[in-house]
Amino acid sequence: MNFKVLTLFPDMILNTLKTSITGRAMESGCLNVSAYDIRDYAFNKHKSVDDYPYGGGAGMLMQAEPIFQAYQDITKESKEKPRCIYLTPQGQTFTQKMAEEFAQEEELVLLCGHYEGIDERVLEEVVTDYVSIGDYVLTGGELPAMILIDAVSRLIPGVLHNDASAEFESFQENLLEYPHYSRPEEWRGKKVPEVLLSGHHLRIEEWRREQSILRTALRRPDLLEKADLSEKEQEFLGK
Ligand code: 6GU
Repeated sequence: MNFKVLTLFPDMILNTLKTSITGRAMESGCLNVSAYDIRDYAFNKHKSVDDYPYGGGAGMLMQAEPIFQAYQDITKESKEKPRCIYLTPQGQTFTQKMAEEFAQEEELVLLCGHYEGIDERVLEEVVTDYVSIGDYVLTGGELPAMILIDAVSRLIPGVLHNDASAEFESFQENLLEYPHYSRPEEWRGKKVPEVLLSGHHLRIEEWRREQSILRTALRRPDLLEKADLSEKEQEFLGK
């Protein structure tokens, strides 16, 4: 998987993703992240990439031409025109389902905006997907781009060493995960639930499923509406 990030802050992307699991995946070769500095494609001698908005208003806009030049340069060797995701609070809210869809692509271009936004004309020309990470406003698209890369990367074969860990987890079935416990068996007077020590795999499975459902009902009732529950489970919830 190949991510190409267009940004004014390439170091922010590379320094962050080089740590931990994404860093290891990059070293092993199953993940590739390149960050390109839009400023390198500025066309004036001051290397400026922003200007005032026509019609007035607060703040500056990123100009069309440097972004277009950068986009053309980084995609000139692409077989097919890759999807180009613009990270913006005006986009579709990012979900696990979208992460799964993006994980099918061989190459993705991510465009990070700054200032008050980007000249609409270059967006029309290069962007295929508008993606937001939630209903709040950030200073730029770099953190959202890294969140998208992280969520997509862990779905790529070889990135997580434990195959099962991407299998059952929150959101897969619109249920939150059950609670986890490790040693010691008792911590500050709190005991690990008896069933987990029983070695009875079927009962453990049942307990975990029940905990997932209860936890989802309590913390994310909106998700539970979309979960696939048996009649018995719906009864158990009093539905
Ligand atoms: Cl993708 N960008 C910015 N600047 N703010 C956001 C966002 C994206 N998603 C939520 N807030």
